[in-house]
Amino acid sequence: MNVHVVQMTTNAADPVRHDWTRAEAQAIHDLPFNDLLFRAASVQRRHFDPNKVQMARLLSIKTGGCAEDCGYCSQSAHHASGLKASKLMELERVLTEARKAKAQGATRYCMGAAWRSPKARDMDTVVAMVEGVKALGMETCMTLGMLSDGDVVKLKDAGLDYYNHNIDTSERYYSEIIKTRSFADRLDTLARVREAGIKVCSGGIVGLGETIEDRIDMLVTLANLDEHPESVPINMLIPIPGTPLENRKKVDPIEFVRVIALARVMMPTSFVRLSAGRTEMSEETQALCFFAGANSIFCGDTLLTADNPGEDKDKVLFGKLGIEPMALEGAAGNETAMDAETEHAGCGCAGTTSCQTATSGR
Ligand code: SAM
Ligand code: DTB
Ligand code: SF4
Repeated sequence: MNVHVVQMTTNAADPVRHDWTRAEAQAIHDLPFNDLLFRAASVQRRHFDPNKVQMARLLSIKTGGCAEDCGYCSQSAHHASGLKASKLMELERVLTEARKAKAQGATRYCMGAAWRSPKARDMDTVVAMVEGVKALGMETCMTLGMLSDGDVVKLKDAGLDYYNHNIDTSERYYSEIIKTRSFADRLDTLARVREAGIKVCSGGIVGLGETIEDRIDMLVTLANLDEHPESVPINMLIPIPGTPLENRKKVDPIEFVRVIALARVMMPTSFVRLSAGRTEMSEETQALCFFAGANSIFCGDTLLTADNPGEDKDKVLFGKLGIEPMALEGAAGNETAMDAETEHAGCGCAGTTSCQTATSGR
């Protein structure tokens, strides 16, 4: 796939707010669907090119045997999912996989470990993974569970760009899904990551059995953090046989799109990632998610342990939709969004391919 670029911009029409109320969020969520889509798509166009989608690739660097009891997860030692646990992967294998991902157009490499928190003895290897993947010219992301003050310093010094730590659902519903840690533990680690100067990736799951209010409260919590997470992954539950949530009711696709749209409106400059669950989504649902403001996906044929659509299917979908992979900010030869914004001051868009005044040929 060809790679094109766009960067996020600020725009006076969408001040970045941290004082959302549930009532305001609910009113947006409940808008007539067409009005909600129009609003979310308008926000997206003021900050991003609507026809570019960021490609992130996941790798499970330590699979299974996790001490936590997250009800949705194949990797918890508390559930009989049949997954074989493995040791921490060797550095060379991680780098080989990262090179392959880069060749397939991924710009961000996300490494996940099935840990409650990393052990001191593992940190040197993890640090070497961050340094090695960064040296390939990719953005790095890690998700390793809860972090101590010492861990965040080591990861920051290694040059880690992003840390993923999802709040998953509302504070009210959290204890129904996870009993081995609390919502407050999650927020503590997020605060430590932010304090250390590492960018935050935090989102959640739709389809755990939560109410619509839980979904809204989850997004209000994320949007009211001192700074918005730079990445907001929205996962659709992948029901894993052997987990307590294996028989959860399927999420209605229109309801799912509403969550994406609300995330876009409340966190206008964040990447909103259409994350787990795409194998079960129709092309039409994914297209609606992109229209509603999703501008990032996981590429490749596996997530951590579960299936993902894979390169061929995504190429077909992107081709039908006229979507292209987004390049890394600041890569040589790329026009910046600020340039585009100046060029398009009259029309108010960020210089999108669909804009009639576009002159830059993107
Ligand atoms: N152990 C780390 C942690 O929990 O932060 C990192 C890995 S964990 C698998 C990362 C995230 O993946 C979870 O927080 C959850 O949001 C998502 N996830 C895990 N299993 C899932 C499933 N079956 N369906 C959808 N999302 C899932
Ligand atoms: C996120 O929000 N979703 C990713 C990533 N962050 C770490 C993980 C999805 C996992 C899906 C289930 C699996 O592969 O086991
Ligand atoms: Fe462990 Fe993360 Fe899975 Fe929870 S979601 S069981 S912490 S790997």
